[in-house]
Amino acid sequence: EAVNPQEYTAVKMEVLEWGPEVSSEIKQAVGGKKVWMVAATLRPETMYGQTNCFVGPNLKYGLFESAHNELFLVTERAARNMAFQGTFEGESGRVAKVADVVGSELLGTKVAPPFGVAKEVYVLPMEGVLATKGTGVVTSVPSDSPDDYRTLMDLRKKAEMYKIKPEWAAIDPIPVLKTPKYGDMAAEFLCNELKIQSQRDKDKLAEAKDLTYKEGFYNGVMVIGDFKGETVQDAKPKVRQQMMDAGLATPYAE
Ligand code: A2H
Repeated sequence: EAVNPQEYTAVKMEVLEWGPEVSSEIKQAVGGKKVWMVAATLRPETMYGQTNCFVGPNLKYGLFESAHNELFLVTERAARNMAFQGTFEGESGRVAKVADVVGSELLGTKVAPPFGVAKEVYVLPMEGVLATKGTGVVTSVPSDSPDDYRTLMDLRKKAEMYKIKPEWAAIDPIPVLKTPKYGDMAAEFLCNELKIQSQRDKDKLAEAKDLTYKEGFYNGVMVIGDFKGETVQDAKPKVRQQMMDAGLATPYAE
């Protein structure tokens, strides 16, 4: 894996309002600075369909200086990588953390997903978020990601157990692309077809992920956005570039 670096798009979701568990220490450390929750994705063309932002409830995150008056909320590991990739202002490799934050504290935080049809979405917990991949922040696109779809349905069924308010999980999947095999809700289609019962159903989710990815990439056509009617293959780099030009995404490799 170290031999072939993965090229992600790091999408920047502005924090609009902190959730109920965010401490006054954190708010104080932030002051008036703009905070971005930054999610690594391989599917920038699907960002119109963001309905939530997932964090690992037990993962450790930090608030890191990215530019003069802005902070990135990511894992420390991701901040270190970014510091060497020219993502932050100032000296290469320099990481300045202003506060620590645990995923569970972020639940219910309201963020603005870049290019999203939904303009405000909430932070929710996802069990399988890896500390060793991406930024530890995962943007949720339940129309096209089986993991995201199944997690959203789990959360809706057991809101209390997951310590979330039902209204944080209220936005339904939004169609982004269509394919001959799976229509415009590939994740839901495959979760039903493969009878995937929970976000812990790892093997079946891996199969669903593989099927949605291939069908979307080779046969998908956009149904929304500036590249509506174009193939997913054509739209992918264009949406990515638009987001970067708008200052709402940055390249991230690992
Ligand atoms: B993808 P790969 Cl629509 N832990 O973005 C678990 N999963 C993570 C993660 C982490 N720390 N960081 C990123 N990811 C997810 C969109 C998407 C994604 C769609 C469809 C499929 C898909 C919306 N979620 O991923 O192991 C992110 O979810 C299918 C693989 O590096 C990221 O892209 O290949 C993807 O996993 C990166 O996984």
